[in-house]
Amino acid sequence: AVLDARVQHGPRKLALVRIPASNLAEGELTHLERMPVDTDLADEQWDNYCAALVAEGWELVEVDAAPDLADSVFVEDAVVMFGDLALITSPGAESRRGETEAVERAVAALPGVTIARIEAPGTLDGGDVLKVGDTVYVGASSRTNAAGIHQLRALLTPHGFRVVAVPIGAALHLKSAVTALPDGTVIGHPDLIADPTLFPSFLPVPEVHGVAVVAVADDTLLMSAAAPRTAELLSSLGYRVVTVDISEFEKLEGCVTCLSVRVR
Ligand code: CIR
Repeated sequence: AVLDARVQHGPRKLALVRIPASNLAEGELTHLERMPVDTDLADEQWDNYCAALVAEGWELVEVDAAPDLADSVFVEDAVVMFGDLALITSPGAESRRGETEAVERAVAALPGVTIARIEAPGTLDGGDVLKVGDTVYVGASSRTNAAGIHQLRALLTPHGFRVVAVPIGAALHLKSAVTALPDGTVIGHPDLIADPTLFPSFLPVPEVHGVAVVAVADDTLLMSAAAPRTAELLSSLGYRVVTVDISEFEKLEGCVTCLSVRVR
């Protein structure tokens, strides 16, 4: 009962989500071969993903649906939160440029939020931004260009952040290669990240689908059901691990991190 009370009366945890588009199956692919996507199953997996966040005490804010924007469900790519600062991105894929407008509207409606934007010719996808304490790692990927990184650095340095750019080759985004545990340890798969020595504390995980974790609480990680050995490893480190099956989104190079934006 004490714990329940804490969940209900603690600080509000808000996360943005966006319902899958009708043409989800036509989403961009960079590294994977196109596989048939079961859109009914995708809808069900998205519902379960949302339910898992709610079960961990998150209140969901739905961005207006974009039925024609195939990759719009991957809402993390359109905005990055730095405290109360919402950075609206400039998606690197032409087909994704239309996603930011409704995302900006949704975050602008949240109390206390200030908006900043990455401007063309700069490009930056939210999936390339990993925050670890005061350090912001940014992937130099096929989606995020030098001008985008330059703007990010100019914006964040005055706020006391250290911006560290990481060359990305084998993965779509920085966060398809590495994410961070609540204690700041960066986890990643050796096949996907050329130089893990960039990170002060790096733990290799045994599965490619295991690199993406969302810290839904200080002691709880949300991750893909497709990485059971990684789940076991992280459980052995004292974390509570919640898994969700997101196979249909993984076929489109998405992962647990990109299906929501944890606002605060
Ligand atoms: C894309 O290629 O843009 C989408 N099919 C997948 C985006 C996944 N986003 C992410 O990992 N942050």
